[in-house]
Amino acid sequence: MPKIEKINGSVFKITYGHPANPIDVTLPYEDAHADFKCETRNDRLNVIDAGKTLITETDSKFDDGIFSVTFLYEDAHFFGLGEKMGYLDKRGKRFKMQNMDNPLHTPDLDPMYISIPFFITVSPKKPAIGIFVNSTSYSFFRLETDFTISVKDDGAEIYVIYGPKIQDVVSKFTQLVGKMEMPPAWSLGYQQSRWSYSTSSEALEIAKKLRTDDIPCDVIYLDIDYMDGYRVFTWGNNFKDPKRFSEEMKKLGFKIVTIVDPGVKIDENYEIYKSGKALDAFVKDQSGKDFVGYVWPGRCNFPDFLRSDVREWWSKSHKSLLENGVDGIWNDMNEPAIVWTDLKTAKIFELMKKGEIDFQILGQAKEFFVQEDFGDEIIHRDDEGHAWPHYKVRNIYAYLEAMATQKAFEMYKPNKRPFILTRAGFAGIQRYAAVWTGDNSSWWEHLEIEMPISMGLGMSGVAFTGTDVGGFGGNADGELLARWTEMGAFFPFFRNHSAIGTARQEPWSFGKKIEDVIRKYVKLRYELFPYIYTAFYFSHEHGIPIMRPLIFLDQDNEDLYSINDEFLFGDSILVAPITKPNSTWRTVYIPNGRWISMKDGKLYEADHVYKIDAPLDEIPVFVRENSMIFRTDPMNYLFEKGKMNLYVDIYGQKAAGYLYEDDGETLDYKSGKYNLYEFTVGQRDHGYTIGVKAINRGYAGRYEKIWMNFLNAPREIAEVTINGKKIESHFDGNVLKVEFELKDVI
Ligand code: MIG
Repeated sequence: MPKIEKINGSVFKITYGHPANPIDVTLPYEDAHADFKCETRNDRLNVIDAGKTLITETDSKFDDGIFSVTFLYEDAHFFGLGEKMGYLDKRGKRFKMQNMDNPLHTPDLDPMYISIPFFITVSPKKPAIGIFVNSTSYSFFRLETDFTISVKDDGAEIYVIYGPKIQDVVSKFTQLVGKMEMPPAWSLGYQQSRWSYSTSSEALEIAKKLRTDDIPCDVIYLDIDYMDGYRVFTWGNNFKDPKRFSEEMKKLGFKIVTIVDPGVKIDENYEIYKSGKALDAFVKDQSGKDFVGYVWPGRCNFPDFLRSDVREWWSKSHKSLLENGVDGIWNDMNEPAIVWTDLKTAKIFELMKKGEIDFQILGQAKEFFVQEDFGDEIIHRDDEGHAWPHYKVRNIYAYLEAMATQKAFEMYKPNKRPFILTRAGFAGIQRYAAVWTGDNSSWWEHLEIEMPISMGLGMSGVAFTGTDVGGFGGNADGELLARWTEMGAFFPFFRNHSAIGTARQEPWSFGKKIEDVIRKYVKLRYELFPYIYTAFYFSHEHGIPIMRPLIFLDQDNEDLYSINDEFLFGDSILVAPITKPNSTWRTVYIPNGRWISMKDGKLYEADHVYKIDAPLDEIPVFVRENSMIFRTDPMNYLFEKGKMNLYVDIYGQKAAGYLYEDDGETLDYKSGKYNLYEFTVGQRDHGYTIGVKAINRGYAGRYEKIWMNFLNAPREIAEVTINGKKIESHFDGNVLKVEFELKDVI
């Protein structure tokens, strides 16, 4: 019989057996909802709301080291599960949670890099319920008409989270596992990467070319080749003077993000290895020796991030990067990804000797290239000296690494916001890092599937996500890159990245016509900064994703459950990317509310499907009627200008909207040094009434002059007032304009 604990009004913790986690990722919080209950009846768990049973346990068992429990929630659809291939609705599928690097993202690939054992059951006219399996061990999900959760452990700890709306579940789940901090403003800008910009002059050339070609950009990434023989925390010969290099980059307005892999090269002449060894910092094999695996540097040892002294050593090791002008850290290979071991190598040599495999066709011997998880082979220790098998630590390995990386920022960049980008992670990874979806390919199929992958992450609490724009593996072509950039401009994280040996993918790689399209959308991204930054703020506050599926608009409308190729970006923007080559139109489902085309102001009615034209330089984008879009002037990077103009576009005859701003780089916002404004627009006596109110005013502010544009104002507008006082207005074509200074109205 499970043990039931009421965490708060909306959250119950159900414990079966005796599960054990090396760390607990949950946080306490209060919430009231009187009608929600978890109870046992005939020894079985029941989830009850307002007297009605929603979820019933039908079976539980312990078999061969795996605990399993099955529940029934009639007619449920399943959303979430973190980073998974496939569509949003996971009904009918099976998944495994075991962080894995597999660079070929086939439609059936599972598992992927990140494990978030959390999903939301959704069914029309029923409350959405969140299920979080708080196990760092491997877990398994079978989602059909009923659903089975299995955990490789002596039991399971399951949190049941009441909605009733999907967004409530996501918000409450992020209360439990943590929310995103405000990222540095520059990390919302466009970012340019490639495996690799491998000399300082090449990186500088790219930066300069972006400026001369008038492509706004904030960040250049340095992939593995900046290091000395892939030795983590070193600079190689091609980056002899990193300080000078970073200063030159700064002059051009660029930030630098460097890759950091967890594998430490075994090399007696290498400081990081020596200090790690002295601390006995590395995970062990079964015989108690330092476990050896092959990654980029060759034979490596792997830090045991479970130990706090090891994490501290790792944090300190960032000095060589963060004190040399590096602004952000990119954590790769942190599943951890290990292909080769001494054992495997020996086996291959043996087979080769026997003539059973030929080196020439080694590539065909697929089993030798399969990632291994080393679940039972690697041993970790916690601070108390208890041993933990790798399978209980693997899914939090990257999470623990990200914790250490965040501390590094505290050490070397006090009061600055960290920027960490990670490939692997666990529930709550958003507390420490942004996420990119790893090694996709330059395929149209991947452009399309990145939408549900990112939305699935968002529904699992990870808001700051994005993809390698243009695709990582394989060769992009101009059309694909243009379309992917159009879409990527509306993902929370916006970075162009590609693999070594593939076609170049910088914005100019496919000629002027393509570059013009890319420039247009990179510029639009920057123009929308005030709107996007505000969406980040609400995500930081409430855990609601920035990029959301349409089901967020009406979870009772089952038609929306299967829309995977349109998404909401913040509260007011609907995006419908072109996902096929040689196509200049698509059908768009318009969800509830009326929506207005950003391109030409045309109005579209709810619950209709439209054929929308989209030549190569256009992506269909719609704004929700009765909302506001906040924009600013063009820029090369954030914050090139100290003061910024603000444009407020009013879609409809009444509207309300929020605008958030802070310094964009320090932690001062946590002590109230930010501004949050509420703007409202209403109508009275053939006129408009504008309201501007400061909900919080703790920061000097960048926005001074404000232009409000009423995009579709009737000609007979008589009078406009702002906070009760009459204000000048004039027509510019169809648009009624009002100008004022923030300081004059509040
Ligand atoms: O084995 O650092 O996903 O973004 O460029 C490949 C080289 C290792 C995988 C990452 C990719 C990165 C690449 N890395």
